[in-house]
Amino acid sequence: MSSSAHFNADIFKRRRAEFMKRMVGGVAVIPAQSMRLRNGDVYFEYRQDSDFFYLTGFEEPGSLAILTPGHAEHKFVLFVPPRDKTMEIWNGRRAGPEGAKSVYGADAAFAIEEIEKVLPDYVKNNKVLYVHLGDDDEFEKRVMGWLNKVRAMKRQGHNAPTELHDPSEILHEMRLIKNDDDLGFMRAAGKLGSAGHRAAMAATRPGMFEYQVQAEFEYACKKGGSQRLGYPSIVASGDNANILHYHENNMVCKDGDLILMDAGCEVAMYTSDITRCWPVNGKFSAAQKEVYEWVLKAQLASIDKCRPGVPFMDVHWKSVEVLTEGMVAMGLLKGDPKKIIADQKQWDEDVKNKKKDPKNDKAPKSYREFYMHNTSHWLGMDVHDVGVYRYGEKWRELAPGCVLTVEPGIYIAAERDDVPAKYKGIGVRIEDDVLVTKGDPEVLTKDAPKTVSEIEAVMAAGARELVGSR
Ligand SMILES: [Mn+2]
Repeated sequence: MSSSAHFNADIFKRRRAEFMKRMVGGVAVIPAQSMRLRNGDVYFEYRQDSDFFYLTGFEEPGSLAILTPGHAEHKFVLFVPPRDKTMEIWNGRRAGPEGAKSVYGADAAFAIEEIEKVLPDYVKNNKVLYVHLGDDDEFEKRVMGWLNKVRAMKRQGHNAPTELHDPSEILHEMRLIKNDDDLGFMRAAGKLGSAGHRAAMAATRPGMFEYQVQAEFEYACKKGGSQRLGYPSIVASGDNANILHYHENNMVCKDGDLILMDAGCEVAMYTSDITRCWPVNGKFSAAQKEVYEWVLKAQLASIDKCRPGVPFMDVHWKSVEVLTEGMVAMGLLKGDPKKIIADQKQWDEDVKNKKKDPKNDKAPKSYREFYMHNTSHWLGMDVHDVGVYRYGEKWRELAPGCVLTVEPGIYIAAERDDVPAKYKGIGVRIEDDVLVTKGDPEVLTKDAPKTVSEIEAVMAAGARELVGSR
């Protein structure tokens, strides 16, 4: 019944069991994603909500799940679109309440239309209601309606919940620490995304549009078995690489420029997140290679930091250290790298404590001129995945099962007048997906060519193939 080739009912059953084990009792209400209008009567491509999918594996829009560990028989209840011959002919197959039980393992299932009548019975006499609020006004109104319905049962001897908990606290902690089920999908997404990058490199020629390079990536991913991308691909040639969220992808790739491609694909709702840079003409110039090698050195050093017990932000500071050294070596910055970093940290501290005002006081010139983002984020079902980064002042320590990106870069905009001319317009970022293990870090995206010689070899082989096919 499921459209996903990766559907395995046991995985979701295990997740629900763990989630309910971590609840304090009570009842959790987890809504599915709804359809969103794109234009006219056409909807955006549908993707299920990550939390909902994580617990149910159910992909139909407008559904809702209830988890209630204290219930004698119905610990997992699904509300789903009902079977409807006409609707199914027009809009696609539905599992219906029967399928929700037989395929998806619900202990009870109802047509979504019955929710107002049925849901209050599951909520009543539970002290705690788990529900995530704050994202969707419409949904919040419905939750308040259900609560009021339960409150109205008071004189029949039923009590309404008095405590609201956010299920994210449990759910996002579970999603952050990947188990073998999750990692199987993440490794597959890493492999496919890497193959996509390799295919795009091999196909790149001067004169192609950026979106044509993008097409090579996306074709390879889908052909290999990925249903969709993890996020809109960034394909930025030349100076476009210095626009961090460049998304137009509509310029011509010029001989002598670099291409930066930040693109990843999904497997079973888990995504990869990969950035590679390569020369349009297949050969790095001396200046491009210089910048590239510094970014690569920083990235490898940061990947090596991805070990249990290391505070999340130390991965970033390792990159900053190597990149700043590189910026001084290339003449982008002047002075002692350690002092440059210390001065920047002092400035940040002073701004935070209102001792300095960024509007009036002059910030020190530092690595941040050329490296303005952080090095890592969690990765999983969401490209910027869920999970706590810090507790107050203390950064979370990495632990086995954490997956994070490592993506340092150096960006030298063409318009700058304070850098050696040969570097102008060069923007480089290198990004891999790294699993923290008890031993060495595991790079899930290691198949994407990364060294200068590997990249040049892939491009040369691609060029030969193209000539051969003519
Ligand atoms: Mn990223």
